[in-house]
Amino acid sequence: MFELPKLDYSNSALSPIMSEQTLDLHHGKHHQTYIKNLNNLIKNTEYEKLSLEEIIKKSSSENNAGIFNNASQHWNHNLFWKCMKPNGGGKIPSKLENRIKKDFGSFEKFKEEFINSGISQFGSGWCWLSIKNQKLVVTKTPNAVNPIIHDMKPILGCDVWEHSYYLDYKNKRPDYLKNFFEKLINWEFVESYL
Ligand code: MN3
Repeated sequence: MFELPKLDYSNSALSPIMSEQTLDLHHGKHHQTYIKNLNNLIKNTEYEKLSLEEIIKKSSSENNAGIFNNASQHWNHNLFWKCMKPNGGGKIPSKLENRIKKDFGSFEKFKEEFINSGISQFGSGWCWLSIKNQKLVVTKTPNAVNPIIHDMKPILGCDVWEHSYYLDYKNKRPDYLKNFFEKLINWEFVESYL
């Protein structure tokens, strides 16, 4: 049985960048619902004994949309919560900064690419920084899709479903992405994957 992970910060700790009300609903209701659905769907099936990543890959290859969407959203949100911290953003650690400069040309170029990928994801989805073939890449995915099914290892993910920003930013997804990037990202956590 999968369980809702506790956050490393209180639900009010990211306010006003991400409000307590948003976290109450997003973590306490949306994420919890994916887990409840996943547990119900895999019960008494061959999926029951697999790890979360194995469930994502198997359900993707079998086109089992119900299990895939809920399993992948569970994984995606687990990463998303870890990618944020109170008073985040700011100066990035040098090892990560050097890798970003190497693979994107400059930190500013990477920032622009990451934010633009989130803005240009039509409808619900995610934007990501992942490792693919030893290289850092920025991608976006629709709905629940996780880059691990495309042989990438995500190390930073931003939820661009409306439930992630609508209470705080209304229709202004670009403002949400900019604030997420500049004030919430836990760069030490992201760097820990290198
Ligand atoms: Mn979400």
